[in-house]
Amino acid sequence: MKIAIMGAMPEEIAPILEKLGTYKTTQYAKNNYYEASYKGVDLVIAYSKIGKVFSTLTATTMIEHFGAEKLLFSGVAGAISPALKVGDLVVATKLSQHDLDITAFGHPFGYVPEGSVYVETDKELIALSKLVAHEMNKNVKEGVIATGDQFVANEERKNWIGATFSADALEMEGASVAVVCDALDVPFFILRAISDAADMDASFSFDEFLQTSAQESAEFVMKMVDKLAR
Ligand code: 3QA
Repeated sequence: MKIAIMGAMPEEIAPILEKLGTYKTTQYAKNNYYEASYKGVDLVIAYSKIGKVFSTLTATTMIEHFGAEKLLFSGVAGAISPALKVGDLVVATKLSQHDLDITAFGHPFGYVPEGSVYVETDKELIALSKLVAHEMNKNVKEGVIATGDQFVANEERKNWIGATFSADALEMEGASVAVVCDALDVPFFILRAISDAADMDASFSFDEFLQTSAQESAEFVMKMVDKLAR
């Protein structure tokens, strides 16, 4: 089995590469892809660079070029739900693009013809994550994640996204990865650890907690890989 593990930023996959130690680096489409064999499964790992376009390219490449059969995303996110604090883990049940807007034609936010407002993640991978959460004695929240090409550092925008999409957390890549995996029929899982509250202090909080939160997420995702390897 071949599993893709992706992040958006170098910091989001660094803990995973560190754990592997050795891997093969291949350049493709102006990005680096890292391949390794881990506990009997083949892994392809990459960070896409930030945003929906780069993450679409990377997810597609991992599936179509490298042959990934499952995709796990690991990274950080801004919290919308006040219940989510820095370092908390969120598993996406479904994702939406908060900046997709053809409402001028009477359509809801996040919708375009032949698409859907939400893309749901794989039920089996969510079930597996519950097992891992239990074993690690970690409190993992399931929730809706909203994605858009904006670093949100504004209470008003954050609350609008929360209200419009019933979203618990926001980031910049999950929903585009979801669209790719759904279209190509590849089970996928999106995990994020909170780095900030998408408010006026977001950039400072992000800079302070990117590494530790990315590490939290990466550790959890590798435990998922351990389970999938069996
Ligand atoms: C932000 C990263 C992008 O890949 C999305 C982090 C955490 N908090 C967020 C927020 N709004 C939107 N997304 C997020 N990731 C990239 S900008 C900083 C880049 O550093 C999730 C995320 N509030 C550049 C150094 O100059």
